[in-house]
Amino acid sequence: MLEITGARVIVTSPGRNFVTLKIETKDGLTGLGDATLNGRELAVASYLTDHVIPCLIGRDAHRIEDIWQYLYRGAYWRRGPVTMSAIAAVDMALWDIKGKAAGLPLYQLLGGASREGCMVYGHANGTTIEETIDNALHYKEQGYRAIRLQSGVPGLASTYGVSRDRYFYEPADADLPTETLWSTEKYLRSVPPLFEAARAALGWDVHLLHDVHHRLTPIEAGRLGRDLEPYRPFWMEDATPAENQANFRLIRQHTTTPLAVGEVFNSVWDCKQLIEEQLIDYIRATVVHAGGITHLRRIASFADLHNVRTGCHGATDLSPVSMAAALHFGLSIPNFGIQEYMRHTGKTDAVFPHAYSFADGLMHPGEAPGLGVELDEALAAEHPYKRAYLPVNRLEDGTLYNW
Ligand code: KDG
Ligand code: MG
Repeated sequence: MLEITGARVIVTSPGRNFVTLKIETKDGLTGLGDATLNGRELAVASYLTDHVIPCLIGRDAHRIEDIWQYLYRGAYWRRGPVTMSAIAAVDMALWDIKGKAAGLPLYQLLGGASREGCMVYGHANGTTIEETIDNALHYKEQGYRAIRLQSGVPGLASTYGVSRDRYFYEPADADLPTETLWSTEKYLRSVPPLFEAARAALGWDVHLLHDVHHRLTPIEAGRLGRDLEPYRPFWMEDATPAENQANFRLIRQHTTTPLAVGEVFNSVWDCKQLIEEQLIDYIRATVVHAGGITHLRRIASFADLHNVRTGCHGATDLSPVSMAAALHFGLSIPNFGIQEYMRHTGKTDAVFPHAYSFADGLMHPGEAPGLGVELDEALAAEHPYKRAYLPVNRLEDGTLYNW
């Protein structure tokens, strides 16, 4: 019995908001879990503090599966981003504790390394194709084997995914949501020339990715996928909203460009049909938003049966605790595909010192017991919560459109 004696939520904003759960045990071992839900952070903080933590005290930290079931089945209200992020934080923290108790890095408890490291993709962007290619060349020089390309759309004032800062990119940047304008026609014209220029400048030995951010209908996505086929993209991401999983059948009928989706998914039920019918190639669900390592393992195992590989979300709103969990997980599973790596700022990394590292296009979680991430609470306290939102998106006639 490894008794849970305390648990606390720490909210900090070293450049952006993070919600972290810290669980303490009787023998002094502690574990960290990420509970950050971009733009809705305090809802998860309250869910944990007011509703979950009281149920944890006195339980055996070793009983990870039982605690997961208790919080999921026992809650009556299943699924949803707030619930599943809260459960994820508990789950991550308990795996962290188990690793520390065993004196082993988490990936060893998950079956050991299945590869030398996790291939990651970096974010190249720019307001013009030239700027984006320039940025992509920079990533290639740093050893990246895979690069996401997002470029400004001619005729639109701003484009989501294209940052002001070339190197660090923080989309949740306003006290109230800013509003941007979208034109599908202008966008669809802009992507094939970007990929054509990228292949000419970067060659064929680097994987190229693109994120649509849910802004196309299935038939438009089918057309974009087909237009990109000559440039052999690694994937086209979030081509259309996926509440209706059957939508992806239409995209599949029209293109062989590999499809990735799922950064907003919370449970295996969000992707059951997508996986079963092999409508996607990469599932982007994450440790933090899909119920922790315990649940993501189930999703990945199910995906493996259907030739779907993982491509976990790894934007800056996933804290270094999540990044570490993703790397331990990715290193160990058989059907790892790729991991997103958007890089945290030095300010964030100082609050969350960590054992993971990047070299030669791959990341490794390191050999520290558990997750290998600490939280400097004194430094965290110097960065109080600051409300921040992602932008919203309207069509040029003012219609509110897909995120
Ligand atoms: O919270 C939302 C961001 O993480 C998201 O917009 C980033 O789409 C994204 C990505 O692929 O990283
Ligand atoms: Mg995305």
